[in-house]
Amino acid sequence: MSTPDARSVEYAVDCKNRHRIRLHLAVGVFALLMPAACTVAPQPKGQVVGVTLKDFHIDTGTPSVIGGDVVMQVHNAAPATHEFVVVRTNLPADGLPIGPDGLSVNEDWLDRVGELNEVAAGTVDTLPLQLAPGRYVFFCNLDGHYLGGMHAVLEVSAGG
Ligand SMILES: [Cu+2]
Repeated sequence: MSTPDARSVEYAVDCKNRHRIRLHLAVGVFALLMPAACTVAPQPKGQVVGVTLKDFHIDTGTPSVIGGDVVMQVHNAAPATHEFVVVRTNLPADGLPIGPDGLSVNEDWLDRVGELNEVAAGTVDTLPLQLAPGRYVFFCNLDGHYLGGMHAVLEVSAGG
């Protein structure tokens, strides 16, 4: 009277039914909310020059300032990260030397005064500078951005 229990239960776990959930939605919502982050941080002393970075353009709030302490207030209104480089030069804004990569300005050949490496989309960053009288060019030096039109001029005059 043996009733050997030969039942064997096998749970075949099928691992082929993995679902990958991709949250494309989150990225879109994030981009929409970013402009709300454009707030003004406490300022260092100096004349404030507002600059707006766009794809692919740089707007300056003023074409000229008097030499001395200047605070560059850089608002990246574009949907992408940009850079903000300041050089002192008499070259045309669209005539800066291009490096061997053919995509960016060769900053080593220029008198670089200051720079913000990365200005995230939708944020404001500040760059305090002491500007002697002269002519200055701003540009974004991420690959192709300068050639795409991201440059502007600021004239700095002697004080009265
Ligand atoms: Cu850029």
